[in-house]
Amino acid sequence: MRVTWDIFCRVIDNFGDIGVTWRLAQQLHQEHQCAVRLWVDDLSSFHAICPAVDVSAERQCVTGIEVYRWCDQTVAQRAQESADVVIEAFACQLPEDYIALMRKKQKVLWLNLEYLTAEAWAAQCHALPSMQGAGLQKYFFFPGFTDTTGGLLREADLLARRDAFLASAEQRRAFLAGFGVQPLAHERLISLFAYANAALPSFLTALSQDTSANRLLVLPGVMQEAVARWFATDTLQIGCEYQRGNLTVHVLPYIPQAQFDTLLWCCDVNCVRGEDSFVRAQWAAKPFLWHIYPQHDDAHLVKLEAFLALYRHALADDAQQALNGVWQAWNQGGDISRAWPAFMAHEQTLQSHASCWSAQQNKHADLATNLVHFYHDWL
Ligand code: TRH
Repeated sequence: MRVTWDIFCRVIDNFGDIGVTWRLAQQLHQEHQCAVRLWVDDLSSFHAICPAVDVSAERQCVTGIEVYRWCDQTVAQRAQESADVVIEAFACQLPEDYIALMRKKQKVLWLNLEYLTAEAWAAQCHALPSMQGAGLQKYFFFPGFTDTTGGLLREADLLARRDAFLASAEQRRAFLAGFGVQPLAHERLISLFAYANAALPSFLTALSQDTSANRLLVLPGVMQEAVARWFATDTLQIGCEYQRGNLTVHVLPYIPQAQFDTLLWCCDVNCVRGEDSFVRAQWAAKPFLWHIYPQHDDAHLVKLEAFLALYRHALADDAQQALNGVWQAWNQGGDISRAWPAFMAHEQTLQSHASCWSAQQNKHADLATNLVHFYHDWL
């Protein structure tokens, strides 16, 4: 009998919640032969990352995964019974009627999949249970960068696919040409996916005044409007090229998640954000700039520093300073025009470091495998 999994995802904003749960659902199904139902409250965000999703369907099968529109009133009736393992992603609240099904089934593993953080407390709280009443316990499952956490999402063949792709200049050329991007041999190719960021104008200025040529691929979102403002125009057209000094800009359409990695692999530097693209940039093994999801009380800056402390650890002091300088300025909306050239002065070092980091992270078990093992140990 296949183990059954119900994954619940509420799309709070942006694409990270569905981005993470969709990857997890696919991996559990494809690599661990689990029967997965994914309950999502916002199918339009899901459609953006996976065009095969029909936004009007209440229930559909997408690459072997049962996808349900999550509506509290109908979940229990549609589910009929609880799965063996229930994941509430990022503390989304399960409907009471579904919890009643879990009680009825008795042997159910209930997990809250938490947001990724490198802070030490995550490892301390990882896998801890909390009593929910009527005999049900909920376990907190923390992704992370060490063996004392739940690990990172990583498909079994991801790094081999990356390396095979990067070994073929033709594949890279063809992939980029599909978006009308034809970088010149000497140009630095940079992807840009970020939240609204006051540091952006100084970043664009630094790129345009650079002594070497830069080609910037701007992904959908507020960045496209901000880049348009820098070019003193209302909107930038997808597929068109804009130039100032040593900076050429391309505006990209929304890319299906299945191709998102490929884009990161093609670039020399990736600017990413949130959680999922942040992790994928690490698997892409290129120097990267993380725009962390901003929180009201600046809690994100603590989280940022916790990751930086881990990530920069093996770098020499000057490269550490360059990395800190650009990441702090980017995340605090500061002037990045001095920090960026300093960062790029260490480009080769940061490139080797990114490869080592990815290889080192690859030694840990991945999140889906850890979840499956956790279930078997719990049984
Ligand atoms: O969209 P995000 O800002 O999501 C965020 C974070 O997860 C954050 O932690 C959370 O609190 C907040 O949402 C609610 O960034 P993230 O996590 O990188 O997710 C983006 C997803 O979208 C990722 O799976 C990659 C995917 N994507 C595409 O598939 N194609 C694209 O063209 C782009 C730009 C993104």
